[in-house]
Amino acid sequence: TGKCVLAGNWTNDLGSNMTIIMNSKCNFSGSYSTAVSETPEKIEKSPLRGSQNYRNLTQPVFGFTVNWTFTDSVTVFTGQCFVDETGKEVLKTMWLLRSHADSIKDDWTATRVGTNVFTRQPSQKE
Ligand code: B9F
Repeated sequence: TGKCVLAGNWTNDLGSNMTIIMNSKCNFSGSYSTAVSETPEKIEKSPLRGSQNYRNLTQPVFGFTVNWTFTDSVTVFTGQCFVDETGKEVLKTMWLLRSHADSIKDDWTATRVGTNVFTRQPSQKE
């Protein structure tokens, strides 16, 4: 099987887009543009930071944090970059979305969990 490379532009099953820029062999930054939001605030492209495990660079395990700039919440994603049987790269992830709780009594309400599958955006050339 080929190598799965995290760098580049990705789209997930919700229609959200992200760009990953590798800074070093295992650390990356980038931006995240969510297709969905449950707030009247205007969605802004938000920064992400993460790292990949260095023990397997062929189908690497990774994690990253998106710090939403338009709301007081954070999402962490963890997953693995796979090359499927057709040679296509796929990111299989799970996420935790932490929203702000006004008091410790409301802490139990503040975390959402889910999954997202990302595929590489077709490169924009003719
Ligand atoms: O809608 C989220 C939010 C947080 C506090 C008020 C609004 C922000 C956008 C999160 C986007 C999530 C999905 N997009 C994606 O690509 S991150 C995981 C999913 N994958 C009200 C309180 C908590 C949520 C809604 Fe809010």
